[in-house]
Parts: sequence; structure tokens; C-alpha cells
Amino acid sequence: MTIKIETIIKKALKENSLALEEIISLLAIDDTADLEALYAAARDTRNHVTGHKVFLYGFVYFTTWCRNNCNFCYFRKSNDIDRYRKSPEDILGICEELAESGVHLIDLTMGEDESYHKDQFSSLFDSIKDIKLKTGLPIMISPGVVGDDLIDHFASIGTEWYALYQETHNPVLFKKLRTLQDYDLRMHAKIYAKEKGMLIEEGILTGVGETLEDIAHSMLEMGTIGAKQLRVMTFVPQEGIPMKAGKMANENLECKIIAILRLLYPHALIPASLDVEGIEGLSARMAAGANLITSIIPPKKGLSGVAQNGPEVAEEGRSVEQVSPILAEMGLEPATAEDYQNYMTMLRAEI
Ligand code: SAM
Ligand code: MD0
Ligand code: SF4
Repeated sequence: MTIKIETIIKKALKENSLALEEIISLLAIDDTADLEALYAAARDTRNHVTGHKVFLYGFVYFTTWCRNNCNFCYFRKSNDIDRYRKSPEDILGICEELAESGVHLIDLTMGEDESYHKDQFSSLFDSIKDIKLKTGLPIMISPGVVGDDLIDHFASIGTEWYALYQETHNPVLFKKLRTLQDYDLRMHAKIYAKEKGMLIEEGILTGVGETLEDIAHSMLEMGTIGAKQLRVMTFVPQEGIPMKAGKMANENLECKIIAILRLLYPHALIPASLDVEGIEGLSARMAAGANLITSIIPPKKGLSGVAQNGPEVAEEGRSVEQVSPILAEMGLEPATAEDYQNYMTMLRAEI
């Protein structure tokens, strides 16, 4: 192990804070022993906070219609694909099934579907109330950018989380990724949601032309805005979209980012998303310090992932049953719904 990396990891473990240059050095690690030391430090930090408990989120992508043209997304408006919009009855049924299977939260995700904007999201508000009543689970919404009045309403009906990923905190790169969208408006929405008492999730994409400095800067921004769930996903190339597979700055970048985020923010919820590499990618992300699994999808409901949207996802889904043995092999286990509620209370108290 190199002395420089050892010193930085020791500092992170002691202070839970690093300078931009130090984060860049960790992101640039190419020595195997250094990498293993980074992951081991991240795992220890996680185990110290959450023990061996892992949280599980059910994912419901309930409408794939979208008015935007993000260059990385399969569901961008200009992509000529089959789309769906689930009925409120279907949405409720899917959520009940997910709750039954043992998830701790329901993530209601959508494209920026004009039909929801037209009726001022009233049917989504109704769905949230019904789902809460029937499942008792907390809700995360991922509706894209919405106005302050709608955020007020989400907060007033007790929606726990607002997820809105900037993808990058480099405004020039943002413009290339989220064409014709406003950087400041997107930042404003999540900060406003936090002011209204909601917990917020921030996220970045890697493999989209970012530099290591961009990533390090994003990691510090995530703390500054007070996000309590911090996501990184590797860009997965899609058919019919303008962006081609980007050259990754180096190998294992997503896992390195998970590990460094864990060192900087020991209490944060940091997902291992099943949407990048499916179940096969789970153990590497958990070994890097993730404490949460997202994108659990029920089978045979015609639902899609975001980055993984092939027919096998709709048919086979990704279940609590599939992830549990993988966790067990690593000495980890699913938390209980009560553990998750307590964890949210702790995160809220930190705000
Ligand atoms: N439409 C809402 C929005 O854009 O905020 C919510 C859904 S959107 C599909 C959720 C996230 O999926 C995006 O913010 C992006 O980080 C991620 N995503 C989209 N396409 C992806 C891809 N091809 N590879 C990896 N992640 C992707
Ligand atoms: C996931 N595909 O959890 C989902 C999505 C949106 N809040 C989450 C990116 O990986
Ligand atoms: Fe629409 Fe979200 Fe995809 Fe952008 S990332 S095209 S806003 S679904």
C-alpha cells in the first residue's frame, strides 16, 4: 500500500472530511492493495453505523412518457420506443406486492409526463395517500423538476423523500447531458424540498465525460446541500440515444465513488443500484460500502428499469428473494421496516 493513500484514508477515517485534491487522489487509485484498503475502510465505516443491516427500496417506474431529451436516457422524448402509463389501480397493486415482499420504501419514479403536469399531479397525490394507507411504507418521489407549489403539496401529504439527480455539478457538462434544461432550477427544486422538511437524494452519473475533479467537486456539493441519500450510477448506453459509451476515467470508478462517499458521509444512505449491472453487480457495490439496495422490481407487471429496461426486467423482475442470499454470503442481512423508520428519524434529526 502506498504511504500517500494510507495517509488520506487515515485522515478520512478520523475526520470524515477530505480536501478536493485528496478525493481526486483516491479516485485515481490504481494499485490493488490501495483499492482494497479503500473498500475495507468504507465497509468498516458502514458496519460501525448500520451494523449488518441493509435497506431495500422497491422501484415503480409508473410512466415512461417524458417531455425532456436528456442525451443519456432511453426514455428521452425523441426516442421512438414503446411507452406505458400505469393506472392508479395498477400502481397501488404493484406497491402492495412490493411491500409484501419486504421492501422498506417505495420509490415512485416517472418521466416528466405532460399528462401529470396538466392535472397538477392530483392523481399522484391520491396515489401517495393510498399507498401510504395500504402499505404503511415511506415514499420517495422522483418526478423530475416540479414547481414550488407542487413540492409544498408533496411535503404537506407527508412524502418523505424527493430524489432529483444533478448528474454533474459542472454546469457546462450539465448542459451537454440535460439539453435545454436549467441547472439552477434543478438545484433550486431539491433545496426547496429540503427547506420544506423533505429528505433529499442527490446523484451523479459517471462515464459521461466528467473529470475526476468534477466528481470530487460533486461529492463535496452533495454534503453542502444536505442530501441524505447519495447516488452514483455508471452511464449504461442505450439504443436510439445520442450518447455512446463514454470512456471511463479509470476502472472501478462507481465503486470507488461509493467508498469515498461512505468515508465522507458515514451516515448517508448510499445505494447499490441493481439498475446498472443487475443482481451480478450487487456484491461489488456492497463491498464498497453501500448500505441500501435500490431498483427492486416486481416481475410480470410490465415495469421497466431506467438504465436496464429490456424485456427480462419486466418478466423476471429483481426481488428481495434474489438479493437476500447474496447479502448473507457477505455477512449482511435485510433490515426491518422499523429499522428503516428509525434510521430516517435519525437522518431527519441531523438536518
Ligand atoms: N425523470 C426524472 C428525472 O430525470 O429526474 C426521474 C427519472 S430519471 C430516468 C432517473 C435517473 O436515472 C436520472 O437522473 C439518471 O441519473 C438515471 N439514468 C437515466 N438514464 C440512464 C442511463 N442510461 N444510465 C445510467 N443512469 C441513467
Ligand atoms: C434505481 N433505476 O434505483 C432506479 C432509479 C430513481 N429514484 C431511481 C435511478 O436504480
Ligand atoms: Fe426524462 Fe428523466 Fe429520462 Fe431526462 S432522465 S429524459 S427527465 S426520464
